[in-house]
Amino acid sequence: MKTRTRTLPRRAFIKGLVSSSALTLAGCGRTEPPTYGNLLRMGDWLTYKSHRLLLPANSLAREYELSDISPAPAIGTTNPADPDKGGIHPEYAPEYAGLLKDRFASYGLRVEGLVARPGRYSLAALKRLPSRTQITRHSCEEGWSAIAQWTGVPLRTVLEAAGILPNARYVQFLSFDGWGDGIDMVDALHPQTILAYGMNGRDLPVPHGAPVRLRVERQVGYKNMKFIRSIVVTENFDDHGELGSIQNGWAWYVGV
Ligand SMILES: Nc1nc2c(c(=O)[nH]1)N[C@H]1C(S)=C(S)[C@@H](COP(=O)(O)O)O[C@H]1N2
Ligand SMILES: [Mo]
Repeated sequence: MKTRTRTLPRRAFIKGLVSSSALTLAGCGRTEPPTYGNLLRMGDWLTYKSHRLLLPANSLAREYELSDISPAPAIGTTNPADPDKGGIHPEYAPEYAGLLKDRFASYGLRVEGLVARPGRYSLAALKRLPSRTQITRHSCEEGWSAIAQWTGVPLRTVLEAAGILPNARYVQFLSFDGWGDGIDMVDALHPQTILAYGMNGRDLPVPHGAPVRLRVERQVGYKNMKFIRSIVVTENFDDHGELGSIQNGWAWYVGV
């Protein structure tokens, strides 16, 4: 999470003015707008709301052929145990170093919050659940894109195994490099939203987020959280404060 494109405040403000009238016209839905209580971010709300209003919840991102797979750079943190490669968290960095040593045998994905059966899923347990493989394009906000094949378990399958409680509205992800982010239930339950443990037919390589990363195919690159340590289902929107991308000037919702 180093060089980040910032939203121009002035543009956001103008968009904000436009969207506040759109808000009055459209009326408020059940989902809170991700404005983070900040008028400057109303432009984000407009993008989010129009996608949610105009696009069918389960419309699929384009999928490609094996022959379309391209080289993919590893961006941002590439090893949460290594301070030179983004590993800065005082507690998680040594924890991740331990996982590297036993090749993720002791990994347990924590699933917590508004679920009937909170718990930890080993990599083997995740691999026993039904999997999905998809070849998709990753579009980074920094202007590059790459096509790769991803294999993993649909997030929906894991959430349903844990038992989604009726008031659940958001799913938060916390990573070994100390980053936090979230998505709404529409994206969380989308068929192409997977917890990927495989890339291009092999185990997910460390620089690309081993052992488990998110693929949320209808959003921009940085929403695809690598090195997931835990998942927390919540009722309320959480901007993750300094751990979140909003602090870097990034929008919470960026559909592609
Ligand atoms: N935990 C974590 N997830 C992350 C990042 C990061 O630095 N840390 N970088 C994000 C960004 S900006 C992009 S473009 C993609 C890059 O994924 P890749 O390294 O597999 O290409 O991961 C995203 N997920
Ligand atoms: Mo990115």
